[in-house]
Amino acid sequence: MALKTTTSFGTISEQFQKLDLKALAKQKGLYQVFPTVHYPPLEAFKHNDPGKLGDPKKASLFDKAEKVFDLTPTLGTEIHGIQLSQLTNQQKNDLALLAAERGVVFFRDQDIDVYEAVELGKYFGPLHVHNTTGHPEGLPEVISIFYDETNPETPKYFESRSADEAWHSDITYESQPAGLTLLKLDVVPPIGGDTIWASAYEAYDRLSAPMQKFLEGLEAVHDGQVHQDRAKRNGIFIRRDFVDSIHPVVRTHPLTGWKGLFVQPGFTKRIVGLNHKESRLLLDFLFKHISGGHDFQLRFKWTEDTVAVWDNRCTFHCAIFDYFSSGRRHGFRITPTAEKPYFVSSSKSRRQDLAEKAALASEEKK
Ligand SMILES: O=C(O)CCC(=O)C(=O)O
Ligand SMILES: [Fe+2]
Repeated sequence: MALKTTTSFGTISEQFQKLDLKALAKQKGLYQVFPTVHYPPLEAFKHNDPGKLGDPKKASLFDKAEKVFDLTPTLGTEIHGIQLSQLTNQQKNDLALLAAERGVVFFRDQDIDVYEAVELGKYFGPLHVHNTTGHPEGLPEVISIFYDETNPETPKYFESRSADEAWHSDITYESQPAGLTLLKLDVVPPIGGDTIWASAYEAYDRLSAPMQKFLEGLEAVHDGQVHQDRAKRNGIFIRRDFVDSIHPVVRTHPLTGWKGLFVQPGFTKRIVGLNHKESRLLLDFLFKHISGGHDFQLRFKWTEDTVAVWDNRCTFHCAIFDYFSSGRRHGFRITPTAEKPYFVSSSKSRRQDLAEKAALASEEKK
């Protein structure tokens, strides 16, 4: 940001000042910019996942934490007593592996600012710069989460829709979609504004064997139509052309090796090779399976300055827009990208792998 500041040494123009997004959100309200600039298409890259260097015991995190507890049997872990702004590289590696296993990891009372979060995010993969969403000045790789009463678009949009239509995994229309996502909420309404996550591993595991078999090897088309439509409705410039991508319907996670369902109502449009009605029927079933899958969901109550770190390769999530009359909600999201999704037919499901490991462990005890 360019500022004119007078000091005892004279005037400094072009001085860089850090933005305090929380203060801006509280005092100013909507502060994002929507620059009318063109971005080139994204380029393919080789993803080196730091979670490969993660310690199966996550000792660097768990031994330093005050408290660690799981929120549901299949996904979600909360860690107290660790600041994400202070992580060592081993702790980052362990976090990547933990998120791959548990889907989403929460850290409350975090002091990390948006600049530090950008640096942390880069460790996990090249940061996605969004095609349309507003961002803080000078930080195009940051998504401002800010849809409160001062933003006329969202309450109106949700008058005729419910949140379950918006289950998604981030930016799956890209050829190499998000791996981890970091989201800090620094302003939370007194009530409402929860987020729900669901495990894609368990969504797969709860399908019958014949259905699992049918889905494996199928591919689906993902597109960013919902973002394009929103941009058009609001007169927002599209900074990079949206692309469609074809991804496997069941995906193998590179760190755990587990199979997860990889379609969602947000961005998945059709299943390749099925006729129109078959594809529609099957996707509708799978979308209902996710949104109604209370056995593999967790609903998280935010407190101010909590950071969620989730792995988009094995989870879905859904923001709940029930708080417009209750108060303001603001945060920022950083979106490291990862490998092109793939399916390995010899990969195991989470349940299968855990059961085999448990059987092995009890054999060894004998
Ligand atoms: O606001 C939320 O709870 C989540 C929004 C979301 O989908 C995201 O940050 O990826
Ligand atoms: Fe999202």
